[in-house]
Amino acid sequence: MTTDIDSHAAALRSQGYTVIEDFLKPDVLAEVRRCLAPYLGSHRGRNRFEGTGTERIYTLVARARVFWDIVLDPRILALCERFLQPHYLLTASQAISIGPGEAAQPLHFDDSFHHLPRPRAMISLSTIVAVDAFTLSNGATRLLPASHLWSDAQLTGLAAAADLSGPDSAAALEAQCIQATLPAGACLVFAGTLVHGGGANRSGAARLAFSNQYCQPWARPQENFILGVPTELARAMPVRLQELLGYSIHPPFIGQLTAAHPAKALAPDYENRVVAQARAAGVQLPE
Ligand SMILES: O=C(O)CCC(=O)C(=O)O
Repeated sequence: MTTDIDSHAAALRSQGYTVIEDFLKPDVLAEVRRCLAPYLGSHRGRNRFEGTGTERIYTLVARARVFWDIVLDPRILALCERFLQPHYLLTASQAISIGPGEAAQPLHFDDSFHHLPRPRAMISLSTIVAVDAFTLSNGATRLLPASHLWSDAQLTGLAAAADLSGPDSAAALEAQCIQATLPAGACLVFAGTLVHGGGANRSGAARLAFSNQYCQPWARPQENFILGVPTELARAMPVRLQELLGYSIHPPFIGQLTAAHPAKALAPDYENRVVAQARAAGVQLPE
């Protein structure tokens, strides 16, 4: 079955979110589980936002090849192309396992890190893939439909909620949220401007998911993939994935590497250009 990108794009425009139900085939889902299993049990969140009862595994794209294909999924890239400028980047790639007893995550929107006034177009596009089915009791993501269109003034309740040390006083916003119950393997796609948060897990088992997020080519990505993904691994990746990680230029100059294309750094014989130029000029670099 082909995915109707137009319908998904229309839902993103009007509601701020859409669901691709048949996103991962069972064998891919099983591979995701297999690859995440060894990491689970050791990466608890550090605050209310990450969730102290939630495990997060960052830089997924460097952890298993299965995530390469998922980041490059043509349906997701087609949606990115509708909402982001050419040369858009991957900004986050992480697994989220909400443990039993975890409280609801404070409501937020993912591109709030870029402090630009709202209403505005999204700066990032988020995906959350349900590895376990999302239910009302195990922490299905809460969403505030159409909140991607809201202004800063309409989101004043969020400011208090975003103060992670303070009480969550976003009760009025909370009351308007729905929960995205999803079958395992489904993908929730939403605007970086959409208000949402992980749900409370009142079940007896963890809720495993992962989130890949993409951002405008001029925005600083959340994760520094150039440093986080070992160079030898980046070298083995498809060129399109390398580009998404930042081995690319947003013309004319954003992302340049000492006036060269950053992908040059992936050549096995690459030498840092400052070092090479200093040597050629007979200059000692600062120590
Ligand atoms: O796990 C979820 O359902 C949502 C997580 C989320 O929104 C986040 O960590 O930014």
